[in-house]
Amino acid sequence: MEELEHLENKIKEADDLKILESVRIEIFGKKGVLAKEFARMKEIPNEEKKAFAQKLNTLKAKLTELFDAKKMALEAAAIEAMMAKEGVDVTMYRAHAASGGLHPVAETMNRIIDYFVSMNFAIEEGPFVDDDFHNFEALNLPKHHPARDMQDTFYLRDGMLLRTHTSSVQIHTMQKQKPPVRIISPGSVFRRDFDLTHTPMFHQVEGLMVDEEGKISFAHLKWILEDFLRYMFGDVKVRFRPSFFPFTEPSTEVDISCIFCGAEGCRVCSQTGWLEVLGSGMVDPNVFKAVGYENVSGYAFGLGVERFAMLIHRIGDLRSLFEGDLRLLEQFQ
Ligand code: 2NL
Repeated sequence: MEELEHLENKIKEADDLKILESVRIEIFGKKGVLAKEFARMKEIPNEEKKAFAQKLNTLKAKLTELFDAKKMALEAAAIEAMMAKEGVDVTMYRAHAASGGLHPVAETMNRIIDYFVSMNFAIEEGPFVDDDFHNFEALNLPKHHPARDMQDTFYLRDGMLLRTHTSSVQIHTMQKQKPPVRIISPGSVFRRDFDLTHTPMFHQVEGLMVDEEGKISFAHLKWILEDFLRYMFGDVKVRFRPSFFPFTEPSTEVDISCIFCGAEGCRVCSQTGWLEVLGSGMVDPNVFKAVGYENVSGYAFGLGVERFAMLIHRIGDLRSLFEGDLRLLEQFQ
């Protein structure tokens, strides 16, 4: 029993959790001081047994209480020390906090979509993998048509291919829906092209408006594309230039006055004062025939989103849009 004081001090003096643990084993362990004392019970004469046991239990309770308190104090101190060392001051002032932002292609795509949605166009999406009919045949591009060489195609098994334009989506839409049709088809397209100005995957938005014969004219096409291009590029001149696409007749390419030099003539516009931004035209009757539409007329157009993004943000190299370089992306927050 004289050991009481001595054991109490041992607990009090333990100044870290490791030492306290060894003290615990020494006092409370299977072969510890208390276990040994309890084992002595059988040597104690019967008349003293009760008093001895009571004393021992009181001692054990007192030591347990001391031990628990000490352990809690040491654990709290350990947490305090860790917090002091590893804690983060969430109120600390930070001059520059980086945040994410949309990729310039996504942002440009959203802006294009916003315009046409505001004009009541519906958004149509379709499969990346499609068949020859939807990507070529129905668009007045029969097999062996020389225009098929205009774009090199990723061919897959069983006559399937990766769509080379989102016109394929518009063919699907016309097959499942009666006129009138007023849609845009945004999405990725794929061509076997990889150089300074081409990537094998890029993004397109095509538009299609179809109604009863005579209702949709070239004037409607001209008006909406002019309005759209001013929405995208600000106060620019818009010019329609005769061209050719197999799926439209007549066909036009659309230019805007050069936004880099104010049409004075510069390197970007090759000294012409004009930038080509769109292809468009009146839908060729053969396209309507292929989807079973009769007595209708309509217009269609197509644009490349990367080209728009590059012009709007004055990005010189197409490939930089696909590299994921933070030095470029951080400029678009
Ligand atoms: C371009 C030219 C164009 C179309 C796409 C189209 C779709 C159907 C019928 C007729 Cl379903 N035409 N699309 C028409 C003219 C031009 O795209 O330069 N795209 C980047």
